[in-house]
Amino acid sequence: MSNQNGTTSSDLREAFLGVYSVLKSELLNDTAFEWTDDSRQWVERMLDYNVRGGKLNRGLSVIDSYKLLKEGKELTRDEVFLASALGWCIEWLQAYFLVHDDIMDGSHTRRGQPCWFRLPKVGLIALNDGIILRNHVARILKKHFREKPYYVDLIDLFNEVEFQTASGQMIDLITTLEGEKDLSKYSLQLHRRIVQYKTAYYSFYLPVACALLMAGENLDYHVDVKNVLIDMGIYFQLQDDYLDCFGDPEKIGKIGTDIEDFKCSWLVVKALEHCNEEQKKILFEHYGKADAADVAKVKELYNHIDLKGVFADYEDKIYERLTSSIEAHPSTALQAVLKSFLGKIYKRQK
Ligand code: GPP
Ligand code: MG
Ligand code: MG
Ligand code: MG
Repeated sequence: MSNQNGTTSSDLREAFLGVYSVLKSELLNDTAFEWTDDSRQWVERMLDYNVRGGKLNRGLSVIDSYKLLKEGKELTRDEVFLASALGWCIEWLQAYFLVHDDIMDGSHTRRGQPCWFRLPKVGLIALNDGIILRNHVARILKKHFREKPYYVDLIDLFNEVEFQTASGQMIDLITTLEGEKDLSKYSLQLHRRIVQYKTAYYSFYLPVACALLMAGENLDYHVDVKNVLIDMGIYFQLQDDYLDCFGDPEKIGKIGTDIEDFKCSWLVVKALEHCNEEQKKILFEHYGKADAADVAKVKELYNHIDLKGVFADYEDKIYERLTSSIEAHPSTALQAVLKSFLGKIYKRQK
């Protein structure tokens, strides 16, 4: 796994992937439950379908960040395993969010395959599978971290972040009720609040916070790192909103539903800003309808007012702003962590 020049990131990826099988096998033999062949097979299939197959960015970030925090010092096998296990906890948490989110958003595909609840034999059993996935996080933490001095902080971190995400998901959903009454209520400020909570904490802050805890740090002393990560998470969800409409479904692995779902997406907020009165009427008439013809009208309007161009300019500005806040950070190790995150998402197509 390691050599004299240090562990390369492809070695770490390999090690990370290997840890999945170990965790899965432990979960399938969890002695707190009396397994049958059927139940074991169900969970195994559910895990392989929902936990693997994503980009694994969040999970890999824990081990990448931990290595950068150690400033290039060779990681022990134990450290690689533990950082990977924490990374997988985030992937498990995300699988739970996505299984539930796809039901709530009425989505059809995810990661290039039908959403789990769309499978004929699954349906609403997917709700319980989501609960199982969330419980697996606690079981992995208990098995591998119970004796660590930072165990309580880890549990607390996962709980806090889950609460923030569920609260963000709540406002993502209830805002559409307001939008249906009056679309002009959608604003950048409202959008920012939604995406900060539903995406930024679990996708960006959580991986680095896990690495910091493992490195023995106190999270209270890293509020500035947290703030940069939250800003990056907001940028990431803004890209998600953009790709929902303009992304290639082959690359992003999902078909967008934001227009149909009346979502307070960055695109509709920007459209409201750039439309003349005539165009606003079109938007008000066709936004939030399930019919493909209505969706096409909205997309046509987005193209008319050149939202792609608006997005490209915005993306460049955000990139510059984030780069300067990263460079203002006193620790070079943390600068490297943040830069590596930004590099992974800048101008992403998937
Ligand atoms: C992403 O929103 C937000 C989540 C996945 C958080 C869900 C939280 C729960 C508590 C269930 P999105 O709907 O834009 O994501 P996607 O475009 O991937 O469906
Ligand atoms: Mg959603
Ligand atoms: Mg969704
Ligand atoms: Mg989306």
